[in-house]
Amino acid sequence: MHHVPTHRLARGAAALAAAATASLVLLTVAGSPAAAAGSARTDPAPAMSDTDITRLLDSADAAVCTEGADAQMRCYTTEADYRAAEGLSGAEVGTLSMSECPSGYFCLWEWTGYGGDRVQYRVAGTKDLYSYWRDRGTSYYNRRAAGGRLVDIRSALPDPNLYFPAGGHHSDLGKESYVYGGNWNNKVDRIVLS
Ligand SMILES: [Ca+2]
Repeated sequence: MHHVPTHRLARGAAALAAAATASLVLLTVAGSPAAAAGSARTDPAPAMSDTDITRLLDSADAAVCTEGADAQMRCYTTEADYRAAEGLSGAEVGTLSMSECPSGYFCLWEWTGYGGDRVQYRVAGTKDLYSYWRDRGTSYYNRRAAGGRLVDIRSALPDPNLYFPAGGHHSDLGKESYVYGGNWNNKVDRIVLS
């Protein structure tokens, strides 16, 4: 239970400083300050390196990490930054819901009810989650036309799978029973998209 809402409030000042650093990282990586500053962009930001993504995830609680059509990952510190950079219409401020998952994506959230930070994928294949995201997912929405499965990687036992259909969603993996006992909350390490 290392990631609850109060976590962010408790380190507000540090998070602010970290967010400033993270924004700088994004601008540096993008190499295009003018585009990032708000003018319309026709191409998505260049892909971020794993090092940059890890730094952002560890320092500033990146709100959204998203896979582009090029299968590269980009992370943003706020939902607004994400939607602006990807050319999506603005989301209602403060609204946390499954509708923030764009059509064509599989989305995984850290909290119940499609809340908190989100990581999302769109290209079929096997997605091993960043260490930050391992054992963190609590709700999901598969807004894709194909199904897939969630995987909990085990060292000495067969890896359990939780299959989901096209359009499938679950607001609380804590209510999904797990084959070795308990439930699926905070267990997902890998996502396989068909
Ligand atoms: Ca796990």
